[in-house]
Amino acid sequence: MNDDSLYNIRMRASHDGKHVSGGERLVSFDGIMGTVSDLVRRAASRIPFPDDITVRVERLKGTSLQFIAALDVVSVLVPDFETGRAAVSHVLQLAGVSRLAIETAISLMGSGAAPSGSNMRGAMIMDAQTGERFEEDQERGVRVSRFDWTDAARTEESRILSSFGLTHFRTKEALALATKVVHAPGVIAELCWSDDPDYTAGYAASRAAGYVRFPFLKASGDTRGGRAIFVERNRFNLPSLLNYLEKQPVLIQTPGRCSELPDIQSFISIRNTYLSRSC
Ligand code: WAQ
Ligand code: MG
Repeated sequence: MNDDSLYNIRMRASHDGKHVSGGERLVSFDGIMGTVSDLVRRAASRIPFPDDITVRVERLKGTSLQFIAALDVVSVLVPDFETGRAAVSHVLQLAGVSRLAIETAISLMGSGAAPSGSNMRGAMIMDAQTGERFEEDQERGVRVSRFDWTDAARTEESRILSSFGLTHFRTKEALALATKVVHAPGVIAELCWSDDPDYTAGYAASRAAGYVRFPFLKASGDTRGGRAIFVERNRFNLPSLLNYLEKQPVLIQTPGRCSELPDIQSFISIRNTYLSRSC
């Protein structure tokens, strides 16, 4: 059997009842088998081997597909997570997020943003001015879903990122997620760092700044991580935002550019030069 439908493939794996690996893809019929085995291989590479690996293949019916271009990646070097957090705060302020909201997000993500004190499974949705949260279920948050690269864009983006030493699948996945998020109605920026204790990198993203990546947004060994999606209160509507983030299929068909800067001062001065030229 063959058709033009898109298939959403989701994998999650757990060990001792704890989530240890996950992933999601959006593929055509011909991509199903290869993608299922890629995702199972990812889960099976975890040590210890997961107790449970679940893969779900879902055909998406009657939903129109949106195509967008990937954000440009700017990799800003920082020596440690304290410098990284100060730098990411600059990037978010330039995108229009208040210091109060940034500090609220950083402190929640650094201590466990779920009411139980653990990491959330999804993202916070936060007022970019006041830091007020809008998720209905603060343990879960919103899970951004149904986004992926086209095969050609994935290959080209992998090539571009590798030339900057960015070879981990997480980078491409996070870049695709952030690209979808900042194109959502009412969203002005996103902040993220991983909950994986060995993965210290994170980013802030906005449509204007792109995907601004830092090698350290937390200390090595720290099991805390999360995501905050900053929204403009007067431009956003919760049901339509949730519908877009959770349901709208989005394929990234154009890769972005990538550059590397030695520090956050370079980022700020390049941005100022650009702004003064464009006025
Ligand atoms: N939608 C919304 N939030 C999510 C999702 C999702 N699909 N998946 C994870 N989260 C939230 C949740 O709170 C996790 O605790 C947190 O994000 C981090 O998830 O090299 O690996 O999968 O440039 O650990 C960023 C830097 C890595 C990548 C992100 O996130 C790079 C990462 P993780
Ligand atoms: Mg994780």
